[in-house]
Amino acid sequence: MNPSAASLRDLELPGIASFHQDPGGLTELRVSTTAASARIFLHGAHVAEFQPAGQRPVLFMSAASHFAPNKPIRGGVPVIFPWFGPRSGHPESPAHGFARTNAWEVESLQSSDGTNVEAVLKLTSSPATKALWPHDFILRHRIRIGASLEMELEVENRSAEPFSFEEALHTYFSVSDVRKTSVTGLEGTRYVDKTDGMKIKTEGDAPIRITAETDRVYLQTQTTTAIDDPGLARRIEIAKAGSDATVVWNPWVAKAKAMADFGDEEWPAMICVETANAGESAVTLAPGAVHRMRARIAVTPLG
Ligand code: TA6
Repeated sequence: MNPSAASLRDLELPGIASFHQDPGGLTELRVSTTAASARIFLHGAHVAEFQPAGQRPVLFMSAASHFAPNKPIRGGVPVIFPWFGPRSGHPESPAHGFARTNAWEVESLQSSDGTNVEAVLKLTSSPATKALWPHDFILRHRIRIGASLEMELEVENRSAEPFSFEEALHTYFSVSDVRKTSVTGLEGTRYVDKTDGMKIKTEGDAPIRITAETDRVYLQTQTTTAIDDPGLARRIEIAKAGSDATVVWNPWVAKAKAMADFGDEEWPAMICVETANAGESAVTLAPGAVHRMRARIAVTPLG
């Protein structure tokens, strides 16, 4: 279960960061400074909202999302670990792993200047996780809220043997109309097209435009990507480190209808551009070793 808001009062930063108990039983951290506001659920170490001062919300959240201890949240930044998508050979395992539906604890909450806030949330392997995935680990999600949103997912192997994992910061971005946006930074990059029999294709030299269901895992790419949104006159830039894959996803009409926790008419309002290590870029970690994957999300005016 989530640590209760009441049990975390001593960690709060008066006037800047406080814990709240949601009706559904989840505990959330609310941050509000002159730079930005944000909401972070301990459930899944899930950044649900991020809004820099003077900007519209940067992250999409479905109006139909669950907010319950045993369900993923549909929007914001789901933390994906230790497998991406369906788990090959284990149809009974939860899609996208178990990190996003576990209760994380708060390791620290601090601000050095009253404007930038860092929360470190931690998930330690347990009998429940080891029943699904037989390895000892510690995950830390370092979340820095300021004019930009910085997230760092750290994996530490606490086992006596190496293990391999996939991971993603599965970020849902809010856009005015996905049909009028474009994504740059992946020109000429190979990708797995999950809407076309997992065929390997190569992106053209023009920005990506979304004209149908889109579900692509771009391979061996460390580039910074950007979402250009003329409707909101803004560019959302996603810089990354420690990540060799970028996923671009929009469910479009049919898949939107098929998701119970996603509104049938919500697909034009979002696009996922995900910072990941998946498929051929899965990470193998030696005993005692640590891997860090980082994403930095910043908004600038377009044009
Ligand atoms: O990242 C894209 C994707 O893998 C899609 O295939 C779609 O399944 C999406 O994730 C959402 O997955 P979820 O398990 O959250 O419904």
